[in-house]
Amino acid sequence: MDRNILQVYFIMGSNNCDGNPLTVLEQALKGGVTLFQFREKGQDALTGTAKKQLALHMKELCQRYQVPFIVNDDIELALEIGVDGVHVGQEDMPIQQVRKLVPDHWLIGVSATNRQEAVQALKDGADYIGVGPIYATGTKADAKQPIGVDGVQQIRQQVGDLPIVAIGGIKQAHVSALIEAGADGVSIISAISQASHPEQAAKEFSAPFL
Ligand code: 3NM
Repeated sequence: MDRNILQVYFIMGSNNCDGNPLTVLEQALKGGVTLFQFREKGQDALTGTAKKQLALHMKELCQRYQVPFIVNDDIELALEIGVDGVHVGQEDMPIQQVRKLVPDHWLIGVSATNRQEAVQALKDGADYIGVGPIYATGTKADAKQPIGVDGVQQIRQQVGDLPIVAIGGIKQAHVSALIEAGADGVSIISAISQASHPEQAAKEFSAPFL
């Protein structure tokens, strides 16, 4: 895969923002996010037709801005609407099983919180790993203990050149240190979705990569 698409990896579901999620997503796309993941989880998360409709609208927006569209966990939805990839957590469907179900060219990302999980994901053929949480986050109720910048560095040493994106509590000021520690990019929810100006917030995340 082209690891540059991980640089500013925006993630969002309908409960991560106050206004219209499509407006927030479009602003983030204008601000230059490089990859988008639809993650419809947690309190008041949409299900069924409402979830599918939102996913379809988000996919269309991403296509308009030529940004790949990834679906979190819901392989069935991903297959139904056709996407660019899926992201699975440690408790979701195992990678080998996902691989059998989805088209060859789809990206498969996996979450890893420590070296063991990262090495396993590498062996299992993940295209990239999402490593975290780096810092404390209020966005994911069941987030693990933060692993910090050092955690990224330790995982980088174990996985060769496997693409890594850092996640969890990341703000604009953290980006340079995370790149230096070996991350190819950063994954962000609230620092963009809850920003008063999501476009500006996304631009600021892009700056260290320019
Ligand atoms: N996964 P924010 S932390 C979705 O550690 C997610 O795997 C995490 O949101 C992990 O940018 C997290 O608002 C939440 O902190 C990220």
